[in-house]
Amino acid sequence: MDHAAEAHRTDLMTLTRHVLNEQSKHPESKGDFTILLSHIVLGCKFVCSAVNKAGLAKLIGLAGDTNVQGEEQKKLDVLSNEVFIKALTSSGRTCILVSEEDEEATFVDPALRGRYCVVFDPLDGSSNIDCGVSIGTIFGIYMIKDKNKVTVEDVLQPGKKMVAAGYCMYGSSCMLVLSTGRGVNGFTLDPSLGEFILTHPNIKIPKKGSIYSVNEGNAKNWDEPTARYVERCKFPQDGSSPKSLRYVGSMVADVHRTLLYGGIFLYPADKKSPNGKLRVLYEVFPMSFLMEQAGGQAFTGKGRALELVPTKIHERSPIFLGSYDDVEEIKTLYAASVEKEA
Ligand code: FDP
Repeated sequence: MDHAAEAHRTDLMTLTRHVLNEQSKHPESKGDFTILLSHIVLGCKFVCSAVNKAGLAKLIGLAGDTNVQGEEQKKLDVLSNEVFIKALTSSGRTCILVSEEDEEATFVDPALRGRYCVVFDPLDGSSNIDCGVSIGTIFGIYMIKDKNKVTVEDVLQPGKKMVAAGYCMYGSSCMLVLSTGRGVNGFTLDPSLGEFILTHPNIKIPKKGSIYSVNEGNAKNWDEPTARYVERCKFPQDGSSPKSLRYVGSMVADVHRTLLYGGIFLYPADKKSPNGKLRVLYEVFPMSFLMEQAGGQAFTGKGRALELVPTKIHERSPIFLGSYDDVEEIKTLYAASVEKEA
């Protein structure tokens, strides 16, 4: 064994080391955020291990219940939700939790309360579970003012008020992508160490991309700006090459690719779903936060996604996010259609 090379492997920027470094820049910090994050990381590692073993452990399949969206819950969804609820409450740093799987928000026992609210989708992309395609956990974190007066209004805040957001993708490798409002960093789980290692520092999305990502099966119900935009992706008017289409159908995987390669991810409104499909608090906001922090944009068809003020915890919104120039183009098309209607 090459001991020198092995010893070198201990000088790694782990996620914990990275967050502690950040914390040391704020002498007033009491380390609460670092503790909260370590509990989120534990939840991600636990779910990653369950996803990897799913076929063997017979976790694939239905748990025999339906969730608040009327979808059948899968065993892995149920397990992941329990894992994150337990990990977050036991951190002693949270006061309200909003999960995609639970109809109502969870108010943490006052004895265990801290200053943070966490909104999350414990296992996003559930239709991909049974075939082993990438799925993920998405989370956003808010801070409350007064932990003795906690109400659901504390989480019904615009996405720009989030203090951090991220996702963990359970794919060919397990990657955690995080922003605390100062750029975006990507960490890959080294299974031999059980540690997330900084592998993608300071991620910046290309200003323009060559990929569009949308469920084209919904095309017959799209509004005019979306239909025109997708037409332009295929038949560009400026002499440039057509864009390629990539669509996994797991938001985490589609957004992750968009972040690294550039391009645009769309889940628009359509005649059947006038508010789109994706949920504001734990899908649209965290991904929009990451996109903006990486230099891209996120737009709802009406305005900046992070300005939206949700009125209920499971609210949905159309979303267009990705490279700055690509999102700018769809914004122009929506602006033109508003002018035409006026
Ligand atoms: P899923 O229904 O498989 O859980 O909101 C959930 C989500 O997946 C996203 O992860 C994904 O981007 C989207 O829905 C896929 O929706 P379509 O199947 O309608 O394309």
